[in-house]
Amino acid sequence: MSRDEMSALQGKRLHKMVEYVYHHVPFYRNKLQEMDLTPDDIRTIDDIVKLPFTTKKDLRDNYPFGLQAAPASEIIRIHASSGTTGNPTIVGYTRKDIGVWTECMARCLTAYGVGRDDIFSVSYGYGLFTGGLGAHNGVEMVGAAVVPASTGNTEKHARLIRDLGITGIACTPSYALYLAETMDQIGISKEHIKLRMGAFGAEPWTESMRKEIEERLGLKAYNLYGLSEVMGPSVSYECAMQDGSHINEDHFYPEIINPVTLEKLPLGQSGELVFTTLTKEGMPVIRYRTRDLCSLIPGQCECGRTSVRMSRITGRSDDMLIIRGINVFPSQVESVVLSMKEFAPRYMLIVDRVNNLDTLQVQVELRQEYFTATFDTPAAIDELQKRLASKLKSVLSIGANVQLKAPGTIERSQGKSAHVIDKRNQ
Ligand code: DLL
Repeated sequence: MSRDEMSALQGKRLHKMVEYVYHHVPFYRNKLQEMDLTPDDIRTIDDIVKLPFTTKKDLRDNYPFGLQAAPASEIIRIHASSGTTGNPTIVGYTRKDIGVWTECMARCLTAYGVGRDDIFSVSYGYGLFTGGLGAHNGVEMVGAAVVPASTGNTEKHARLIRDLGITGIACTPSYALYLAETMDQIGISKEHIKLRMGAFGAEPWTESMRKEIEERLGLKAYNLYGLSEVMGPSVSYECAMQDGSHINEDHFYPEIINPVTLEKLPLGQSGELVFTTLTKEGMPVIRYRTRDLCSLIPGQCECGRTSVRMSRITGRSDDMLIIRGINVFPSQVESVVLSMKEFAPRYMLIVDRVNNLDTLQVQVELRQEYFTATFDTPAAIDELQKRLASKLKSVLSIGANVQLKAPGTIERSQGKSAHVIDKRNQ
């Protein structure tokens, strides 16, 4: 499709989308009315700048179904993304949404060269997380044989890769390296396996990680990007040129804004990525602020696709961490620490990568009163440590190594990120 045809299609779809949410979601209607806008004011894609932004907080405040546009009877699947403190974000999909998602995922896989003769392992988590089922449907659509391996049980998975002659894999880049490590340990080398391509995403990764994954697993590694609020995996994908990721922009319209002034930035400039869903029925979003920082790449790709491309994600405009593919906010840890009377509101998250697996250590300071009363009672310390670890696990969905600290021993620092030391990027 030419750029002009694409813009015309996007404009038409945007108008319909705004009309749809205006009549089906009181939240959007109220916002538009406050700005004195009606759907008739949105005629072309350039009119999008008139529309208000939507944030993660809006989704949380409307938990669970406040932003759902389709009636409950039309929803056929519900996913949830881990949020900040409190409520997760609930995303309901209609049958048509699942169809669009599946097609978008199939486009990604086709660009990676996946076809009917492939055996493809989906090693993103299956469950509320969109990675597993999202990738799964796309693999079935292109006609490859899907192996729904999910995460965990890595030795068994490594043997299946060898024994079934699995040719493609989708997982987080850190899991790919962990898999390579496990293969080394059990004596499976890349000469024993047939993996030839992988779809990696759900967390930030670098060119050097790409090289390492390709070298150790003997495959070509492609980027796969997405987020639950917009759809799941398949919002954008790399083609063989690997010069940015093509956005499925007939369904997800991208903009880059300055995260402070909120003004829309010209093509090529770095800023915060914002998406508007153009066809979604279940839970559409209008100008959703992803908090992901990147740029849109001008010019046409040599692969022949005319869709706009985005650069790698270079960071976030909030404090979200992605640990083993799971979104973690320091505020979640804070809420747990504050809910236990034994602790002072002093904590530190130390994130590292050991043997290619992300690790999280949570250090927390004991309150003086509690410390004086129990510091020499190992059983009490042990019980408290376990109780905190279990509460953290249930809130974060990942295990943390808990370290209790004496009062006054956690280093105080001024300014941002005082609660996080991320050693993965050092
Ligand atoms: O991570 C969906 C997904 C699953 C994408 C599988 C790709 C593969 P969420 O859990 O909602 O959804 O997390 C979305 O993860 O805003 C980014 O910060 C980050 N992210 C996702 N893909 C990439 C990527 C899924 N390729 C958040 N590179 C997003 C960098 C990524 N960051």
